[in-house]
Amino acid sequence: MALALGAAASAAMAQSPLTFKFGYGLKEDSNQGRAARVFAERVSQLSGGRLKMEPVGAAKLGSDDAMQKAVSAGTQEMMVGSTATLVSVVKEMALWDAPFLFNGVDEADFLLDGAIGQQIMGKLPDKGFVGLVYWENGFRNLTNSKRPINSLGDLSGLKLRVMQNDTFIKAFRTLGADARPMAFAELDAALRSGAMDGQENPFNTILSSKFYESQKYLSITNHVYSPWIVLASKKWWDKLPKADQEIIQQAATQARDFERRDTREEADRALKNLVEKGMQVNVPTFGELSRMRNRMDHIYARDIGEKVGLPLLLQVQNELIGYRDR
Ligand code: TK8
Repeated sequence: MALALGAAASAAMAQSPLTFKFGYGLKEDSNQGRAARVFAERVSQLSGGRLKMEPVGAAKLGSDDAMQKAVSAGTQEMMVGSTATLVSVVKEMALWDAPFLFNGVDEADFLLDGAIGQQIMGKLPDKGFVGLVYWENGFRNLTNSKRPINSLGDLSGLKLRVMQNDTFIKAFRTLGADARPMAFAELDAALRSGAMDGQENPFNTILSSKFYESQKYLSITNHVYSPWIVLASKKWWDKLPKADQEIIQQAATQARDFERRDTREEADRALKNLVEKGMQVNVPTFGELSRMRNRMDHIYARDIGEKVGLPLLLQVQNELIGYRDR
């Protein structure tokens, strides 16, 4: 009897309207903003208008780290943000900080959507989160207002904003930069005032955040692939009827597929747009990139190995080798 009542009650709940927020950090006019709108549309369609997801962009709900705290505490329902800022809470997320891990976006999809991506997401519930899907932020490149970065020495002393993430701080300090952690929400002002000389982000973000207005030089390094991760508050999620969880999960997956397509199309065009906006673009030589890569090798083994565990790191290498050989 109790069981039957429970089922009836949850069926009734699944019928009632529900409004919730989905926070993100970039401008509304960005790949993140476009995908957030698609996500909200899909949630509405799949629920016949009963579930209303309200996307709130431009860090109006706070920077990634502030939103993370609110989501895990249960005062904010959902967000999308960088995995890099999550590492302080879920150390296994450090896997995605490994410099030069992927040779292309297909390899990223393969690992993120496969067993390893799921395994790492599986660490989230203990910390108050439910991970739904990974979106693409993309391969990161360097911009700055001082000089083209052609060789290792060019990074020396550069006040470089990095994400609030140990590996990024260590990696860029190892390369000689004066790397300083800062929330993305504060970055534009810091670049404009000269408090920071440079930053690193994918072409899409350099364009949508108008960093070309303060940054003359763009150096193509593709030094790391950054995922974004769509998170729900576990406290909130656990109270949702199963049917509603399924709708949101399905909409998140559809929005992910849209987001990756859209981001890749934009990235293909963005470099040309950035040149038109007046950025001076250079590519360090293969030799110089290799030197940077070699300098970062010990970070890979020590820092990331320590956080994610060597067995997982080896498994990742194995899966990538298998994928490349297929
Ligand atoms: C946006 C950030 C951004 C990230 C960063 O909130 O902080 O540089 O690349 O996309 O998550």
